[in-house]
Amino acid sequence: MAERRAALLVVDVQNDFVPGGALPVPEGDRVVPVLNEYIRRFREAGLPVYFSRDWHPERTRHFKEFGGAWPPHCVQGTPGAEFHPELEVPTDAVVITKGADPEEDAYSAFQGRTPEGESFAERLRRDGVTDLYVGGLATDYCVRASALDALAAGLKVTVLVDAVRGVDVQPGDSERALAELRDRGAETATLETLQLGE
Ligand code: VGL
Ligand code: ZN
Repeated sequence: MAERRAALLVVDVQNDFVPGGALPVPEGDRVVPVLNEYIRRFREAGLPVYFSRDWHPERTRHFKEFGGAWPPHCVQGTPGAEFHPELEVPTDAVVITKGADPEEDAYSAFQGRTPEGESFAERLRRDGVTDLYVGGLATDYCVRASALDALAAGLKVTVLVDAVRGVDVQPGDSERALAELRDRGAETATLETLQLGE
């Protein structure tokens, strides 16, 4: 009778991923007030909240000019890499940094590390997390990859479908990502249906 513990992962809500940024996700800014409400609920329940960030060097195989798929975005230390100014990131937040290796895309938060150098998986284990709730940007890339890795790690995964938006390079990519996640066993929830602590 293992005890369960929920946690929230807020994926890549950074300036470059909202309209006006270098790699804008359509309506990316709309997730901010919704995620702020989730953040409040998890914190009120005493549950961990993690924030991943995309954090690339100037030269990386992730960027078009060096053979990758994307325009330069979320370059370390630039305003575009900062969290959205309205995202309520607590001062003691655990930030998971990924994408710093110039050889990898690192879409998944599970490829990231805490400031202490712990992997995200290690940190979750140490915090006793069994159920991971995931929202943020982008549905079809970093949310998808993070949720798939969480499932592969044996966590119960719930995608917060009112708090995600996708890039949709191909129309329907985000819908397909959500369908794939459901097929692999992820649940979905919204602010209206979320039940913490049952
Ligand atoms: C992302 C494309 C490139 C994401 C990051 O955060 O979903 N997408 N880098
Ligand atoms: Zn990136």
